[in-house]
Amino acid sequence: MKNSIDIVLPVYNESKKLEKRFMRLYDFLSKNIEQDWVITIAENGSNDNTLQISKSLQEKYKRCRVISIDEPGKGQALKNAWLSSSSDIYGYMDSDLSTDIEILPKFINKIVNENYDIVIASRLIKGSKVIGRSLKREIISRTYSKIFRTILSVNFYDAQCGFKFAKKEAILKVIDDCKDKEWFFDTEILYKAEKNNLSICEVPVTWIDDSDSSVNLISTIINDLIGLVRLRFGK
Ligand SMILES: Nc1nc2c(ncn2[C@@H]2O[C@H](COP(=O)(O)OP(=O)(O)O)[C@@H](O)[C@H]2O)c(=O)[nH]1
Ligand SMILES: [Mg+2]
Repeated sequence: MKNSIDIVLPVYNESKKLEKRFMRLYDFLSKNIEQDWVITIAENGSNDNTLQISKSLQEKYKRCRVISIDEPGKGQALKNAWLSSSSDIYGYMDSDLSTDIEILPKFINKIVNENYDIVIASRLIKGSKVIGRSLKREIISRTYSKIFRTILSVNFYDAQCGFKFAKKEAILKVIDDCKDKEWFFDTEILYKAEKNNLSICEVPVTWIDDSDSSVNLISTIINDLIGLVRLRFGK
C-alpha cells in the first residue's frame, strides 16, 4: 500500500513501561493515521525481559513486528529495523513517548503532501515546548547544537530528538554510509542527508521529559565529539 509507515520503537531495558506505552501509541495510530502502519519494536542487548514482552505484543497485535539483534546501540537497532522494513515511510520515536505523539499526522503530511524527504522533531526552535528537562541536559543539548552547526555547517538545530520520519528512498540513499551505531547515528544521518541535498523539515514539538535515561552522558559526549571530527574530515 502506498505511503505505508513503519514506526520503530528502539527499546533497551524497557520492560516496566513498554506495554503501557506501546498500547498508548497503538491506540493513537488506530484512531489518527489513515495510512497503513506497523510498529516495529527494535530491541538489542536488554538484560531484563523487554524481548519477551515485545514478543508477546507481536503475538497479540498483527500490526506489531519485533526485531532483536545481538549488536548493541540505538543507531544499530534503527538501521536493522529500517533495512528490514517493507514500508514506504520510515520513522522512529523514543519508546518513552517524550515527544507528544499528537504531532505525528503533521509529520506524515509534510512527507506525503509537502514532499519533504525527512521531518525531524525539535526542542530547540521557536514554538517548541520542553517540560521537565534538567538544566544540565538542556545546556548540553544547546551547546552540542552550536558546536555541530559550526563544525558541520548544517541548517538543522536539534539533531538528537528521538522522533524522526523520512521517505524510504531518502533513508536508503544515506544509511549505508552511516557508521555510528549508537547516539551519534542521528547527527550522522542528518548530516549525510543534507550533504546529499535531501530536504529536511524541522518541526517544533512538545517534549515532556522522562528522567529515566539510558544515556551515559560523558561517554556519549566524547563519542559525539569524535564523530563530529570524523565527519568534518570527510569519513
Ligand atoms: N534498541 C535499542 N534501544 C535503545 C538503546 N539505548 C537506548 N535505547 C532506546 O532509545 C530510546 C531513548 O532512550 P532514553 O534513555 O529515553 O534517552 P534520553 O531521553 O535521551 O535520555 C528509548 O526508547 C530507549 O529504550 C540500545 O542500545 N538499543
Ligand atoms: Mg528519554
